Amino acid sequence: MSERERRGLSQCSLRQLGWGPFFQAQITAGPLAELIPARVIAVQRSGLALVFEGGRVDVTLSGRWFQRPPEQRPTIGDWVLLNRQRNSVERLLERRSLLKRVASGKTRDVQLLAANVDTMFLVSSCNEDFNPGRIERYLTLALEAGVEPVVVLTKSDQVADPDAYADAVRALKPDLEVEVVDARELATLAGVKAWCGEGQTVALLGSSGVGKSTLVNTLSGAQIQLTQDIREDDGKGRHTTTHRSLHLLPQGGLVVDNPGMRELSLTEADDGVQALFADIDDLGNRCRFRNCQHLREPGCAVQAAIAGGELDPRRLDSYRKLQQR
Ligand SMILES: Nc1nc2c(ncn2[C@@H]2O[C@H](COP(=O)(O)OP(=O)(O)OP(=O)(O)O)[C@@H](O)[C@H]2O)c(=O)[nH]1
Ligand SMILES: [Mg+2]
Ligand SMILES: [Zn+2]
Repeated sequence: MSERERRGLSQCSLRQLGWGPFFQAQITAGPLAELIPARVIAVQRSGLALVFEGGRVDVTLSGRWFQRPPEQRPTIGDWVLLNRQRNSVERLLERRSLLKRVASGKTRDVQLLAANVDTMFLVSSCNEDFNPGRIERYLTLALEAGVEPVVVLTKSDQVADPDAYADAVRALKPDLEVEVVDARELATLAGVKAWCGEGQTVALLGSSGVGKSTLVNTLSGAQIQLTQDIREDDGKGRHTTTHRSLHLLPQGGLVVDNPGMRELSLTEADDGVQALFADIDDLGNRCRFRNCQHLREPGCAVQAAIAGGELDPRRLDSYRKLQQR
């Protein structure tokens, strides 16, 4: 993080840092009143970088935090109560939202991606990376977390018909917000900026090389994040960003840049699946048989909707895949 950014963040009011009534209500009178609210802007091995009204500090987490399950330890975007005298984190405030996933690898641990996020930018480029199935999994993750998803399609300058990609995304879910951009060009980011108002927190998620850090830089008007070209042979990114960080934009929003994800597995995402496929569930209620598999059963309302062109058969496929996880 640059000196300029550091200074910017430590001059913010609580409101500008994303504070609000939901958190205020958790601070009761009594001993807690001496502690000050601070927001986590970076997580290091055993410590945190925090900002609070009028300052910035790095603190070490005491051992007791590591006896807790990962979900109960502070992650990026969290609000904590800081004891300024001892520079210790005394409490983790309840989260308004939490983006998480099952980590890749054998252990399948839950990995926290960002807390207290208003909007998730699901960044995908209009090239080899574009994959509606993957976008659908990210949408489920956002719905499960209670975070509004916005699909940001980058590298629109590299394809002849970027709107075709936007249409393919809207086919997944008709009311989905989609922004088509050249992440290097501020002029194309007016729609994106609308989600980054004062006190709003946006998390950028997506594969490596799609332009997440480029977006942060263009929105910031400065090269605060390192970016790197993608590999020529397979179009894949180089995993340039290696740790999460929270940045303050000149217009007031806060963005969390994340490392590119290799794969996306979901955690306890069934609620998200339900919400994403509510229309299919509704149709299913109208099938003749209670336990209709929507294959070739007589009186199947789902197949009828497909035959009538009201339901994209691809959505039924995705629904099945997600149910069989
Ligand atoms: N033409 C074009 N190039 C872009 C666009 N967005 C990003 N790039 C380029 O794509 C490459 C990768 O961009 P990054 O911002 O590093 O990608 P990232 O998503 O942060 O990747 P990781 O940090 O590895 O997850 C860089 O060379 C960018 O200049 C775009 O909209 N158009
Ligand atoms: Mg990056
Ligand atoms: Zn059916």
